[in-house]
Amino acid sequence: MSERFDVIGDVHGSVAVLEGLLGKLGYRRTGDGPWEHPDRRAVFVGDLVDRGPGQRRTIELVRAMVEAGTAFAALGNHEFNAIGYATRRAGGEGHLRERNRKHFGQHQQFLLEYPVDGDDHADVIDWFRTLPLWLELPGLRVVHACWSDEHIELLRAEHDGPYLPTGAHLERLFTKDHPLYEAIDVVLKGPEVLLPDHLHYRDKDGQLREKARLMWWTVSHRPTLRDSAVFIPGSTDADGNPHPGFDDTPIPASAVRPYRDQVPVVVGHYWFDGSLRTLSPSAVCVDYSAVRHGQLVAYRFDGETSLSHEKMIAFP
Ligand SMILES: [Mn+2]
Repeated sequence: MSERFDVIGDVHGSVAVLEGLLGKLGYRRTGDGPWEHPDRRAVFVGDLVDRGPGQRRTIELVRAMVEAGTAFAALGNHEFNAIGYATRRAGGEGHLRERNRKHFGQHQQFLLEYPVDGDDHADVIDWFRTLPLWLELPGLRVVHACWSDEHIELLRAEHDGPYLPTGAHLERLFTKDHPLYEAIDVVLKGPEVLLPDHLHYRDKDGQLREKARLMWWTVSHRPTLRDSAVFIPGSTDADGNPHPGFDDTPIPASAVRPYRDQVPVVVGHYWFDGSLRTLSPSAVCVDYSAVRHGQLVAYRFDGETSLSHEKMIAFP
């Protein structure tokens, strides 16, 4: 019989919701011990940190489960960024992720609970470094944003496995225009496509965006922005007016890497809301914006080869 997994979406410090979801899924804890289930294991898709109020409690809960073998956890882009923020460049000039105002803003909830010069900041960053970039479980793949064979093989060949390299090798993952930079970007944030000028938009933080996310899980024969790029409802145009939405501008075929494999893949990252749904019979996203809407989602996997929205569980 195949193993059973509950793949849990981006927690982002929402520890009370995480405890509620684990309880609903039948996980229990004895005293101060780790949460566990008699015949299932939890799998975290990454992005445990930033944004929410329970950074430390979330990390302690998940880390205890991983160390006890009752859960697995993959690396999210927020943990990756935290590593870069904490790590000096080899030349000693600054850090892999620049400590500017924008990056501080995205990371401040974490830094509030783990001050950068505090004793346990280095310890938690070292733990992040042990998290794999993807998980290959029996009958199931888990990765933070996108399973792209091309980019996964690039990262795997470089480091002989799913883990982050160290030193100068790690620095290349933070170096724009390096092939490994694009590879880590696709795996942890998903592939994007450049938009024509008239379709640039401002996101929820008011930042002007020149790229849109591609729906790598299902792309049509002749993909266009309208059918294969992710439009974020409520975004505005460059001038702050309501955005008209994407049009039928064709997407270059080379930009699209559809997931055609039969092995189901679970991702997080995409900040969905609304009703629970799969992306395709072999892909599902379990990120429903826990920290914004308060709903954390898990996919209950029992070895099936075709995924179903009926196996998605939300709390509350
Ligand atoms: Mn993410």
